[in-house]
Order: sequence, then C-alpha cells, then structure tokens
Amino acid sequence: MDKMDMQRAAPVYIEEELESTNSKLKTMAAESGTVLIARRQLGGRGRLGRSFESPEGGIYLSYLLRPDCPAQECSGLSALTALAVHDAVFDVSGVSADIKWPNDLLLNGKKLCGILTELSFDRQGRPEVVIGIGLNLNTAPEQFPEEIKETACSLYGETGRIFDAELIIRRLVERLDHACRLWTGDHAYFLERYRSLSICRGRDVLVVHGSERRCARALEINGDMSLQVMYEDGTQESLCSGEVSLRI
Ligand code: BT5
Repeated sequence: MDKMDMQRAAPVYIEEELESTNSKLKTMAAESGTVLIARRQLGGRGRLGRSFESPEGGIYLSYLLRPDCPAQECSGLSALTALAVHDAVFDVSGVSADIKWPNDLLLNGKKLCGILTELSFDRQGRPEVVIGIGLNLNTAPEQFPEEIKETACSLYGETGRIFDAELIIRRLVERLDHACRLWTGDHAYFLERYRSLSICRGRDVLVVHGSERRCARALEINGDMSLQVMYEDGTQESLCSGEVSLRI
C-alpha cells in the first residue's frame, strides 16, 4: 500500500483499486485518523444498500475516527464532513458547492459528492466511525453510467478545468483533521455554516419513506441535524438521515 507523506500522526494510504475504501478500512484495525484512498472502486457503496459509481478521476476516501463522545452524538459527523469537503473544494477551485441535507454536495443542482458515515463499536464498546467520501473531481461526464448522467456531475465537467487530485486530497485531509479536532467542542458554529450552505430550507421537497412519497416543505435543520418538515396537512416531522431520501 502506498503512503502519502503528510505532517500528521496517522497514515494516509493510497491504493489504485479497491472494492470499497469504507469496507477495507473497517477491517484494518487502524488508529484514529487513518485515511484510506482509492483511485477507483469496484463496489463503492452508498447509503441504504445503494451503490456509488467510482470510475477513475474521482476521489474515494475513507477516514477512521474514534471520537471522544457517545455514539448518539456522532450523527452530526456527516454534516461536518460535508462542510470539510465544501471547504477543500473551495480552497482549491474557488467553487462553492451547495449542501443538500443530509450529506450530498451539489453543483448546478447535480450531485458532486456523496458521503457515507458508518458507525460501529470496538471491543470496549467505544464508537468507531468510518467516514466515506466520494468526490467526482476530474471524472469526465461520459464516464457516468446512463442512469445517473442527468443527476451526477464532476468539478471538471462543470468548470472545464482539470484539478490536482493530490492537492485536493491534502486540503481535504487537513480540513477533516481540523473538523474532527473541534468536534468535541462547540457544534453551534458548524450548524450555522451548514445551515447557510444548505439548499433545503424553505424548499418544497418530496420525502421518500420506502415506497411511500409525500410532499412537504423543509423548514429547518435542527440542532441534532435532523430535518424539520411540514406536510401539506400541517403536521410536522423531524426526519433522520437514515430513514429518508429527499427529492428536491
Ligand atoms: C452516497 O450515498 O452518496 C454516499 C456515497 C459514499 C461513497 C464513498 S466513496 C468512499 C467510501 N467507500 C465506499 O464504499 N463508499 C464511500 P447515497 O446518498 O445513497 O447516494 C447513492 C446514489 O447516488 C445512487 O443511487 C445514485 O443515484 C447516485 N450516484 C451513484 N454514484 C454516483 C456518483 N459517482 N456521483 C453522483 N451520484 C452518484
């Protein structure tokens, strides 16, 4: 496994090809802060059993974190990650992507990045989180399969510029390190930034619960990162990211 030289305690590994960086990192019994990157994945995973297309050109990165907080407080980590990716992309390209609750980054309404955060417990019962990021960086639009051609985009496709993958990886790891260090501190700052970059608030959305679909108005992102929505009959619900997908 190649190692990237970065001034940090935990290693950053790079592989040409893996099934899934999240799956592999979980098996490595690695120290907190370890990063595993693949240039392409054969079985990239999304949420709820969905797949994440991972052709050459994208960045597929997993970050292991053993947080000093109870498991129930880990739910905000996806949001924190979305901010870190937003900032790393902005640092390198000057492009400010939108955040779509809970964990997508969009550019011109199309998906630029997906995040999959998986929580498990070590032998002592402490939480262990693998944060997976799939970022379409230099992916050519024709590399996307037909099913997602209309809904996916890459930074290259939207700007016409090719970006230095190593530079963006370095910025991303720095941003994630910084965010994870601050994680046990004040969440209010993150929440405010997340809210301000978020495109859901005040929009009409379609809430998908399994096979059921309901129209709703997205009201606010709550302090626990759930999304408060109001249905057409006036009833409200606070949605957890694990249960629903939003269609905007
Ligand atoms: C996600 O799931 O978007 C989370 C994706 C996380 C991928 C990273 S890559 C590194 C790490 N290792 C892994 O195995 N996974 C993580 P979800 O919100 O469920 O979205 C999945 C849906 O996005 C699919 O059903 C497609 O509609 C769409 N999609 C698939 N591949 C895409 C891509 N490359 N770009 C944009 N959209 C995509």
